[in-house]
Amino acid sequence: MRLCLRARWLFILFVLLLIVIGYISKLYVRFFGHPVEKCLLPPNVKLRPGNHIDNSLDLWSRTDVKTCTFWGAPIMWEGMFDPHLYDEYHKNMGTSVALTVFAIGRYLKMYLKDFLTSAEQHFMVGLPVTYYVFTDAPDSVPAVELGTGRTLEIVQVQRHERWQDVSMMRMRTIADAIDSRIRLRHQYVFCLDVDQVFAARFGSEALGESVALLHAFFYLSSAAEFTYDRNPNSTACMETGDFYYHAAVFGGTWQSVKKMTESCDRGIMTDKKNQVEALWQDESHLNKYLYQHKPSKVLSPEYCWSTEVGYRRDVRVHRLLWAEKYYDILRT
Ligand code: 4GW
Ligand code: MN
Repeated sequence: MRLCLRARWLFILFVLLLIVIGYISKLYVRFFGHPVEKCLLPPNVKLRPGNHIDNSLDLWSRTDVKTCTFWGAPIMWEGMFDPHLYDEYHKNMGTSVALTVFAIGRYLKMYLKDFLTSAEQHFMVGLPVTYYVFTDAPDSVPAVELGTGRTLEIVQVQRHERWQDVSMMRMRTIADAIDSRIRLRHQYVFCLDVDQVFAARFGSEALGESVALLHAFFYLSSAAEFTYDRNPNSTACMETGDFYYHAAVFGGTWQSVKKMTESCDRGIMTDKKNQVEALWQDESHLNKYLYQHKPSKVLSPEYCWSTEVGYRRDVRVHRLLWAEKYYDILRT
């Protein structure tokens, strides 16, 4: 009887101890950041300052997925962040966001309207946003009703013959637009493909110094399976890397997006001179850049999901979805 009583007390004490340890570790993360950041941070990577909004992230709220890279960048998953906290923070900071999107040739009629209409419902709602629509047919840009503080600018661009060039020339064009207009009005820039539709919150939690997206097809794959460019004659060639990033979404402060796009453009131009083209064009160059210049924030595939992959328990929210491809019509 006595032994049984003692065992019960011991058990209660043990549970209490677990609760206290859990609480202390939560407090530790809140004030000092995730311990992973401390021990594995390469010396050239800066720690986030103590009052940074990303210190509010609860990296341990998701145990089923990877929530932090080895260099200390958070990987954003539903449940890790408080959306209201982020929105309030960015409203107080006077944050303004530029969204660049290209709609050239048949892509304009096929995708732009749904892209913009859904962005009004889900992209950075509550913050000032300007859509920069790059197109060869300014008169065909559909009229979309925009919320307060939200505007749209059309930038006319030339239409390239080859679709690979349509895709690759985006890097130079974005860098130029940052120089000529974006940097004067916005702190952050997001660069997106047009063939996608927003389906749930894509909010201010996604903002960061430099932001990259995990490709939905490869987020569980190992480095050997990533489709990096492997041709040593291309400047995009890489033998290994951290992740396979999807070029359909990238962003950051205008300063870092300018560096990113300029560097990719330089690689693309050098390749052209040498008459080579990277396996996945601009995406291969982006992956090379992001391997050499680690992003400060990584977006989980929630931020660009493909229903072709199916439905997965870890991807609880589909914030942006790939639209139907219609390759037979579009790629002719
Ligand atoms: C093949 O015929 C083409 S056309 C491949 C891309 C094309 C294309 C792409 C285009 O004719 N017009 C256009 O505006 N784009 C832009 O480049 C558009 O913003 C599109 O989302 C982006 C990347 O092309 P994509 O979405 O077809 O590439 P993936 O297959 O990687 O999503
Ligand atoms: Mn696309």
